[in-house]
Amino acid sequence: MFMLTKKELIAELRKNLQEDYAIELEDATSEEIFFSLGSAIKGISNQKWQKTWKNYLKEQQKQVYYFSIEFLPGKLLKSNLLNLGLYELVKETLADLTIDLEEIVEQEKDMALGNGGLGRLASCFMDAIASKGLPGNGNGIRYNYGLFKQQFVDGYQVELPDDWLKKGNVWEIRRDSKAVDVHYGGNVFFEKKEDGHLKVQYENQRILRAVPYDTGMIGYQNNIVNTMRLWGVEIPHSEEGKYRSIEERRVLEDITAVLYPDDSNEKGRCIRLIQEYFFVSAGIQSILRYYQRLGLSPSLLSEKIAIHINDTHPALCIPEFMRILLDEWELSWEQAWDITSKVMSYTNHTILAEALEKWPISLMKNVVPRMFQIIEEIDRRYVLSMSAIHSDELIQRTRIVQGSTIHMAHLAIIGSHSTNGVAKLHSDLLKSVVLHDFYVIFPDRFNNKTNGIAQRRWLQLANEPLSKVLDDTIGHTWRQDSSNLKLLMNYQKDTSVLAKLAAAKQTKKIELADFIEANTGIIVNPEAIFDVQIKRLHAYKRQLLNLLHILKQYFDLKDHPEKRIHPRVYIFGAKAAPSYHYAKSIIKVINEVASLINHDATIHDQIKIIFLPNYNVSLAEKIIPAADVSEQISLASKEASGTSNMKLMLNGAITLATLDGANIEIRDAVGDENIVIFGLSEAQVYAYYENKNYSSIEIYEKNPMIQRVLNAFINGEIPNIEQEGREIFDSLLTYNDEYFLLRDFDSYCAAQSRIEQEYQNSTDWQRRCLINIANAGVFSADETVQQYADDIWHIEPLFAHESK
Ligand code: 26Q
Repeated sequence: MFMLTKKELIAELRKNLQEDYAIELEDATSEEIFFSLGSAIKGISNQKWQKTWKNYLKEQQKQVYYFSIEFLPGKLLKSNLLNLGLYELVKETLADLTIDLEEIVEQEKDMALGNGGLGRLASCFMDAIASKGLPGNGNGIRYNYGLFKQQFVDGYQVELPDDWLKKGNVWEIRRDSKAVDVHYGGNVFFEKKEDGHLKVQYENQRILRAVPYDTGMIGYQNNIVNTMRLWGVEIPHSEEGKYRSIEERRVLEDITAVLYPDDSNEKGRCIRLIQEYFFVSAGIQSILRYYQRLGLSPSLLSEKIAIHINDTHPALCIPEFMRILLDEWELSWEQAWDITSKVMSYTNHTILAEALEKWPISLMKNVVPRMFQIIEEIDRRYVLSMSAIHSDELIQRTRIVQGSTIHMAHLAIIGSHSTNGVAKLHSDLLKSVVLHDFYVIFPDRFNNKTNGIAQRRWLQLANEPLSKVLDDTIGHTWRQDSSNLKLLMNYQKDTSVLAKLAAAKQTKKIELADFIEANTGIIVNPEAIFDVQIKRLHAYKRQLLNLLHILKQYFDLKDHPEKRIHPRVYIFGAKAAPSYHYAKSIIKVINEVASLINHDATIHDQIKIIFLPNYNVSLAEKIIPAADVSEQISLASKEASGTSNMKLMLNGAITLATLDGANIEIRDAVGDENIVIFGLSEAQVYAYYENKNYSSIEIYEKNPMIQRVLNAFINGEIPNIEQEGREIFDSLLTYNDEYFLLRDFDSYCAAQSRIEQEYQNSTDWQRRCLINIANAGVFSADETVQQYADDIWHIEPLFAHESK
């Protein structure tokens, strides 16, 4: 363990403040202290980083490269301190100086280079890979602007730019010496060389410079620091004169300007493809450059390098890797292809057909013509090689190029050795429905890797009161080995432990209540049930179902003024993609229902609705520890896995869920009595599709409560939603309720009543919470990445072979 004394820390802090700001510690602002502390910490981790790197090189360790167009680390100060073993020391040292670490922590901007689950998963994996001592690196894009900041104006979502780099980023290192060129457009032709080989030539290409910014990914108290490499774009000096217009130059400079929200419209698509090729090409070039330093034969590539494709966004890894092996290393197609498919592996994150990535041939040809040629050749050889084995229909349905469209998932499956889903149900549905044709052809490539979360960030750091109860009850080992959370099962009947758990929850609820009051002006009762739904706003996630039940509960109270329920605070956090009109209407309607209900004195504050703006990693860290109920209510079969479900479970919330994604595995882990399940099963949903017999109107006509609730959207009972109310009403009735909200409504309301009832018996409720915490260990990202390492990447920790 690195030893640092308080005195040395203060000296370092003073030195940095003097050098960077010409200021005394006593006069420094929290922000100045944050940056100075950050660079002191970076200095310490850099030594370990350098050592780790040297060792990997010396040992010629097999490395995995995790390619993801999104990373969502949030703030890094606390987790870096924790992982370096410096958390307590820094906290105490600052406290001696009457500085509150929490206030310093707040100065850091969230690194929000992702939309939601997929990006956060990538960051949980980075933490876990380093903490397991595994040689693994991230590869992505350094967006100048992260996901937009969300504000509400008159209940509407308004998007503001997230200028996270304005004051600089303490954690990154720019490495000019590792910059590479990325080529776009132009014409490709072949020239015969003297030896008869064809050599690829290009004319009129545009060249961009990719500059890497590296951030150390610090392992949990194990001296390992891996690398997350994010690429920024620059125009090389040699190219300055070549741009025909300012416009053209602007487009290219903007390639790494902003992260695309998750349903970008047609207009932006060209830049999205340029982005994808940009970080793929830069990453692959830098990997192969590193490999050349090892001086090994190309045939050993797959023994030294694994490349993981996080969803299809980086699927161009496959043709780009082929390009270098073919055009630059001059391998034969057969050899290059054999190596490439052994190196690559792919994770699918969605079963929504509309979300599967496709590109028009014309665009691919224009933007990256050599990629198109290679994809076409992969496709041609695929069709040829399968024609002796499979039916023509099957081959045509699975080929990469179909009509004028390139199917990126097909490329990813055909060009890799492993395709995995992110929860058992999801992986089964990939095999049986979404990718069934591929499962017939490549049964051995399909596997499941249920998602996991960084339990140290989501429990130890986000929830100190609960961590302390755990430490006092079962010791510290759960921090390293989350399966030890199971030890808590021995205390199910220990009322003093249950009381301590309840007290920890109460502390976090009071903190959140204070935060809510400070940020929205609304006072909430910390004795109320805190009922939480936090995730991107999407129709399939059914935030609207939650709202329908709230309205029912509200009307019940209005109809029966004497009725008393356990007070409930419904907490929402959700961003809608800027161009997702329907999702934005739902936000507006939730906000209007909130102001109606929150200000209605006749219901005696029994219901409050709090929609916290700008949901992000830092806000999640405040909400999750305070949750009593975790809403995971997507239509069965639609949510690939979900990960907020795991974070909430780990913090002792009771899950209220459909049998979808990882909810099923949560139920298996805790047992039916410790989770509240409702709604259609995936099989029932598919039966409706099969029989085409879902009718929302029929349900509406037979169900007076549904009528009452839906009519409120169009009869003026909810003010200020004339348009949005009509739109939602029509989506549910005229357009037959795509996600079966009305079918699940009664069952959801019954489940909510169970929650209400069960909460009354607080000892029993606490026991259920305990069982949830105790069994959350299986969802640790440490576990998940170990499975990736063993089954897919075939990598080992540093020096593993020596200890064998
Ligand atoms: C596509 C085209 C153009 C621009 C953006 C995109 C885009 C961006 C992000 C498409 C999808 C995403 C993100 C998807 C995502 O977050 N999926 C979630 O992944 C989680 C981790 O596996 C799962 O837990 C969730 O169930 C899944 O919804």
